[in-house]
Amino acid sequence: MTAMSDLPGGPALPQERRLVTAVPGPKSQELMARKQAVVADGIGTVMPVFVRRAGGGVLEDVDGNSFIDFGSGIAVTSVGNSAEAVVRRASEQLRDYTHTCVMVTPYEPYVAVCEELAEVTPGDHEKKSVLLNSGAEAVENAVKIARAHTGRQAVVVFDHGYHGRTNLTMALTAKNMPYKHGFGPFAPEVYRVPMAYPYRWLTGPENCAEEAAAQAIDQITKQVGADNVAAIVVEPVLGEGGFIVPARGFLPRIAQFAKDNGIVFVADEIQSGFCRTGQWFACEDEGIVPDLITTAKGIAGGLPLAAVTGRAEIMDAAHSGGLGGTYGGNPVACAAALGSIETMREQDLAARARRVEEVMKPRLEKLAGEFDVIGDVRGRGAMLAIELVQPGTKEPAPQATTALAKACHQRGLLVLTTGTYGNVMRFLPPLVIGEDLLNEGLDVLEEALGQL
Ligand code: PLZ
Repeated sequence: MTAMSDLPGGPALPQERRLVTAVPGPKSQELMARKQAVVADGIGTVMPVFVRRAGGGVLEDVDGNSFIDFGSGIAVTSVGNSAEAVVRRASEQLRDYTHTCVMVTPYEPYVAVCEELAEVTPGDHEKKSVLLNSGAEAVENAVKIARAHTGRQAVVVFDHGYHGRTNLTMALTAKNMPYKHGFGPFAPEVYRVPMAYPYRWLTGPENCAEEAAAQAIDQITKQVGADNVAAIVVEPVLGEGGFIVPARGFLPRIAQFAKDNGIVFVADEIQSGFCRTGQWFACEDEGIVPDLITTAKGIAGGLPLAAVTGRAEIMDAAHSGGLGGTYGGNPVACAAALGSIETMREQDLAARARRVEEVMKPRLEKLAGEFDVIGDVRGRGAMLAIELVQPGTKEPAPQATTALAKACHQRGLLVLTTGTYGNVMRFLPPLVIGEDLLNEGLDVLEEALGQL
């Protein structure tokens, strides 16, 4: 892997870890006091430093500290922050026009993004797309479209699933705290079934795919009735649930069940998509062609854009005027997406994600051998994680996870935690990160584990 400075259009930002103050430094602390006075407490903070610049594999704060970025703004800046093609195309667009509303007078960048989506998503059937502002909005629209197409109402989701914070997507999301607590009542006709979580499957990982699929299908047929189900919505690699890679064979069985019963199979690739797992989309790994796919995050290099893409005959089920929104598919966000997709293609970022796995996974596995607080190492491509447990058991260790994250932050490594039990540390570096920074980040993790 080339260092960031070798990349065409790489940012001028020094690609280094550098600590010049304590973390957080005085300027960040000052800003934090301002934030606390005027920003609602509901908006939490993972690492209490304020950013000044970011690019490649680093984030620089207002005090001059430079952090290795293992978070990418939650899997968004896969092409790096302010990537050259994203900035160039979005800037040109800003000069031409900022907004017309696609429902008032359409514009070419919207169509071009939908053409790209038809090209890069799995399957060679005829596809159409609708563009939205956020991942949650994409999932909501996928459900609307599936209901319009099937004339059915029920939606099936999985244990540990995450699909957003709006009312319908809160209902689709599994975890209560912090996403749902006190925010009900939730949308009806949502049914949750087991997920094939290999590390925590009671009879062991070998039986996990088959048993979980059998239980899920049994619950759908006996408790909901397959004929009532409009959509099955699943993340091919689960994000907020803990970077769970469903046991091999589980997803194909669920997809086949959906097909056999006229149910729209929706792959939520908002976190796992756009090269993150080493392929354009994670569901390609088991050859799954979803009926609909929801995307966001990595699609536009940091500008807010999301999409539902799928079989033309399903997408067209919603009547004219039935889908939309003022800003969905904003031209600047579309231009950024075209720049982001161009970068992924030109720099073969899927291959870069595979290389991230090659570098990181063996080292994480070695750490798991040395530190018995690490119960599991998993993930694909540049979507990797460790699950922390009480040594010698599978009892989740959320406090140790929080402490480890904090120790990394204080040493200049930005990491995020995740998981139903809050005990998973996830690694989501920008796909353009230099290999030296990847290794240095792992050195920091190792040191922090030693201090734990
Ligand atoms: N579906 C699979 O990962 C967003 C959430 C962070 P929005 N995940 C990050 C947080 O705490 O809010 C996500 C996802 C999957 C849907 C979404 C929702 O996407 O763009 O945040 O609405």
